[in-house]
Amino acid sequence: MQQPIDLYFWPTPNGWKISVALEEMGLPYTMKPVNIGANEQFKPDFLAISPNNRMPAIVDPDGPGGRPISVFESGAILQYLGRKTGKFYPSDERARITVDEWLFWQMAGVGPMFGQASHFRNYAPNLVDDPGKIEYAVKRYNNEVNRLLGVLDRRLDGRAFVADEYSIAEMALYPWVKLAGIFGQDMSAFPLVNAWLDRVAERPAVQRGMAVGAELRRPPPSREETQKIAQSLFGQTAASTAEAAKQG
Ligand SMILES: N[C@@H](CCC(=O)N[C@@H](CS)C(=O)NCC(=O)O)C(=O)O
Repeated sequence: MQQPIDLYFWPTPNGWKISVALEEMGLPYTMKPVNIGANEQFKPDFLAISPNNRMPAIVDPDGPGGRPISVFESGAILQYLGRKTGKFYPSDERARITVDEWLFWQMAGVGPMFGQASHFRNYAPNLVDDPGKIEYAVKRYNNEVNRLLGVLDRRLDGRAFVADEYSIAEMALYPWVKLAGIFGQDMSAFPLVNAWLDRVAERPAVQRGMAVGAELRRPPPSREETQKIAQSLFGQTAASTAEAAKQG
């Protein structure tokens, strides 16, 4: 019988990808909070699993060969869980490539670009004194998010999901695309994306996965606290992360 998988998690879009996947696949799991606002991602035990000091990560006690395995990077985790369960990740090579295309499109395009759009909108004004530079960055990333939403809208023309069937690609995309409206995008321009968001949101496992860690989300911190968290999250360099890991 499958023993519970440890899910190293904080309630953000990258974390929700994996809580949704575990719920969809019916795998038992124990959520282990990693408070990224309190530098818990630098604890030695966590870095041993996730050397990039980012959550999510998992430890599956029933890994390949019946031995434990740890996995970091949400895309690698989704593929691992899909292969392990044979669910939401087709074994037919052509169908799998389509899922991979849209999964990597999320990992390399949607995640990083939406992340930067959110960064310059929500955090950078506290950090940088040159509004001209900020304006450029806000526009650059908002345009890119807008372009990506356009790609998704066209992809969904005549299809219910990005691949042939609901898959791990949706699990990667949904938590980010859901936030596009609050990143300042006019979502009325993307009717097929809105219908797809509704279709995914209806799934009970998605609702359960998105609710994981709700108790960890606090009221928005004060400006000073936001600035402190932003400095620790967004001022990271090789030297500062090595120092944080030492203090872990
Ligand atoms: N490419 C990584 C990105 C993960 C990521 O950016 N996680 C953020 C939260 S959404 C994090 O753990 N940040 C901690 C830090 O910046 O130190 C993945 O998809 O797993």
